Amino acid sequence: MPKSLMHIVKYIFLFQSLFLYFPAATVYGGETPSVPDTRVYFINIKDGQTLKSPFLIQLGLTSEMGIAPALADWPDTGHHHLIIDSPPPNVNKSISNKHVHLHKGQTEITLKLTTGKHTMQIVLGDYSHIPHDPPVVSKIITVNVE
Ligand SMILES: [Cu+2]
Repeated sequence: MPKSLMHIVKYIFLFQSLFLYFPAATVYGGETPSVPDTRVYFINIKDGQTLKSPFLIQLGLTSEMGIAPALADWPDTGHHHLIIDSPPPNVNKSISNKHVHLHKGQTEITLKLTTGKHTMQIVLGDYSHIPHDPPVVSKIITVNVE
């Protein structure tokens, strides 16, 4: 076997053993990396707030990352998703269309919700709607709609 090929084989073994010794961490999203310390948050709505439908929601993203429309595979970017009355999405999969995608890169949206309590969470997704690794998600807030 030529020496260069031996090297490649050695690296493949090394690479595989890394996977054996470092199994997946607890939370770990798609393949697009997020920038450390990035946060998404509700700008104008607080947990426990009472709102009159329809209402405007403004979504914030800290400056570590930027907003890009869906399908634009630009480094350190993503688009907002609003998860309403639903548990957090699977971070390894494309966020379903039953959730609200702000796929044009919007940072605010007007929502009409039925009277009563609703939970909301922001999840940043990459160009293909998959959460980043590690995922950038907000706290789940509850609002009371009149
Ligand atoms: Cu999306």
